[in-house]
Amino acid sequence: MTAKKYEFSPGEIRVKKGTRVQLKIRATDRAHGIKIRLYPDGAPESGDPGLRMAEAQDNFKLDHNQERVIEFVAERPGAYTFRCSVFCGFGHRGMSGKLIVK
Ligand SMILES: [Cu+2]
Repeated sequence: MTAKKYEFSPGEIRVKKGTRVQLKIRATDRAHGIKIRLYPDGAPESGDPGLRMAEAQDNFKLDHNQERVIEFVAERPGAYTFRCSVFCGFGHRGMSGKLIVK
């Protein structure tokens, strides 16, 4: 996946429930970040998260042109929103995408 002003590409990723996912992401124009909500849209942030991260964090800085690998197990079906977590300009607030677990 790539991150640039003001989009993640692809903006939607689909994976199967139970899959161990390695999300490889690179910021191509400047630094960005990715913060993944670990609970599906509409679900409260309590109990076991729907995404089990390999590292105990949900927010990753993406340095310019440096690939990061984010690993997790997609435990629960649903739509998970991720968004840019490093201010990158006027479109920053709208820079987001979805991970769909089925
Ligand atoms: Cu941003």
